[in-house]
Amino acid sequence: IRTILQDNLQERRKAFAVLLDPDKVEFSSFPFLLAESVRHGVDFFFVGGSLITRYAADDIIKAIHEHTSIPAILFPGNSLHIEPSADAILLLSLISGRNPELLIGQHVVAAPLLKRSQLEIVPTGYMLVESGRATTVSYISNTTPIPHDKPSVAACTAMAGELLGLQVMYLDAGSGAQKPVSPEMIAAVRKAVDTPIIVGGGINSPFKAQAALEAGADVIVVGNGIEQNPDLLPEIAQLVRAFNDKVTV
Ligand code: 1GP
Repeated sequence: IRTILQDNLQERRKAFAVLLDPDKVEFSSFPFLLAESVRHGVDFFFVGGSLITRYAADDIIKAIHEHTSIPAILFPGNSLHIEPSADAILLLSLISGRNPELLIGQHVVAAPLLKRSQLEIVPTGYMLVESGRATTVSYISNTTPIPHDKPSVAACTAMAGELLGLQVMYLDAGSGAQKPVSPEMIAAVRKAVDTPIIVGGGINSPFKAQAALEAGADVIVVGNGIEQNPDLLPEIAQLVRAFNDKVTV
């Protein structure tokens, strides 16, 4: 996954990840969502969330593997959310916060399990950005997100993450965010680091996806928006494809 992301970055290709929150996946319509994802060329599934009440991640991963060849990447909220049957895990260090549990504590607990698993580990600098209202992740993580209008704070945080060896940066306004991460902030982080940048949270229209891609996001993540409006999946997939076609012309 890391290689795919790095190669994409070098070729200036963009990728589209669909977030599957185990609490929200509708099993009746899930086969359709998987088929649509294959048909429209979704690059990754992110599986997880900060609070999971229904332990369905393994069923979701099994279905992904059965019906698609799209990688299932864990997006865990804590060390209980590790499913060895996934393809990879974003090993998130919440570098925008000052909660030691989410910077290193959970990682210590998870390390022996991760070492034993076949999961590809993607060391990720996870940055929460203030989004207009309290999101589940800001509450559960007990951290203060980076202010929406402080791109330089995000840039310095990403720089520090890169210097510490983190290989991917994830700018997240949180699921269902009122305001997505601003293009100014994405551009500032893009200028500051050489790692791939994942951007998510509140991207619920092609217009917002386009703005994130143009500002320098390498991967855009959409969850809530597709749950609300399934047509968004083909629309954003098409946008990402058009973006990539333009680059290769
Ligand atoms: C949240 O980045 C993801 O962690 C996606 O957010 O559900 O708002 O698309 P949405």
